[in-house]
Amino acid sequence: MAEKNDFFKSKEVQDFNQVLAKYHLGPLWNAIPDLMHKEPTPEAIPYIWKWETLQKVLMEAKEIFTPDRGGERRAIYLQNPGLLNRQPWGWGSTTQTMYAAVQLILPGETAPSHRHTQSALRFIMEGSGAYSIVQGERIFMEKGDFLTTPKGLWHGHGHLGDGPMIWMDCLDIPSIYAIGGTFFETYPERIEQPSLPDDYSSKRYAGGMVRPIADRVPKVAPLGSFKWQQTKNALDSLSQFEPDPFDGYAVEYLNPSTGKTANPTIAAWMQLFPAGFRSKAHRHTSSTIYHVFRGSGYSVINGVQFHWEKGDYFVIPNWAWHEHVVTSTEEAYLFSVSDRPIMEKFEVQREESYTSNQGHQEVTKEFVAV
Ligand code: GTQ
Ligand code: FE2
Repeated sequence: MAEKNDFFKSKEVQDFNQVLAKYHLGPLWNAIPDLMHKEPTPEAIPYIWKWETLQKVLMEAKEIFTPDRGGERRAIYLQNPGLLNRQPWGWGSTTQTMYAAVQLILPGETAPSHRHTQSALRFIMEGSGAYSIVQGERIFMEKGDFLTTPKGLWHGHGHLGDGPMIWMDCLDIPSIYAIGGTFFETYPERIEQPSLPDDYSSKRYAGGMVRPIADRVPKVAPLGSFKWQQTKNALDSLSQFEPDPFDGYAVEYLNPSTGKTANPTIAAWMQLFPAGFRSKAHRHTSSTIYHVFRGSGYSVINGVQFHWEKGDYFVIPNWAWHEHVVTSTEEAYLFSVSDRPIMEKFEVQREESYTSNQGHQEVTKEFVAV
């Protein structure tokens, strides 16, 4: 190896690299070790954002930014410290493929309607009375609901209730940026007016896994919101059986007309870990962003312990070993998003379980959040 490095650093090679660069050419023999490693070496790092901090900055943003003044959403995104040197303008993102944010809307405010080639989803953290209007359907949001807004659909937000309303956004912004596929349009009016009954799609699917026959034809988002009570029922009933050793009790949000993930590029799950649950460690190619909906505990990611509680967000980068432990006396519900559909489309999804030490990592240190 030393010999090889010496060769790459030799004057002869360095000079020749300069010659090539002049012609906008590059030597593969120099680049290949960085481009093709043995296994994924993600730029995103394991990280946690505490709810305490997120709540504080959202409350500060309330004073500084309004959708009326800025013409945009009051959203603050989770910037992974490992991804700060990216284009454009050193824009970070949460993982290499996904952007996640917390968004706050106040009573009486509207966030203008627009559409884009990025797919979006929302998970509702706090409040009630706000809606997202998607292709003419007002979807009222309640705590624990999951909303899907795949690419190309008009959407805006409004708030008819009292008190602040906060949710998580996740979009495939970095993926669409990377492939040069960005299109964005504003709606001709500030906000789209309803053309369908309120909560039309969730009312059509009140029974869960039975499908209105019109949806035998694949549709982009036949079900726009998945109500918390239905998701919770599914998990609570699943929990009478044996949990998956790695993922506990987990369900995935689907497009009922295709059976595929609700968003084409982002998978979304809700997981239930019973009190005292301790998963075994594994790793996979896909990266994950977790949001702690209820409960507390910790995850060990590549040997580092990350303590989490209600409202926190944390990142498990590609190919990072991870396992979860619940320390609360109540069960934990964790919402998560992952880029698994992208990995599967490119046929690079792989998974490996941790075999030594009875499937548990050695904890080397505890992560301290800023
Ligand atoms: O609410 O439509 O956090 O378009 C980022 C981009 C939210 C949204 C974000 C968006 C939205
Ligand atoms: Fe949007």
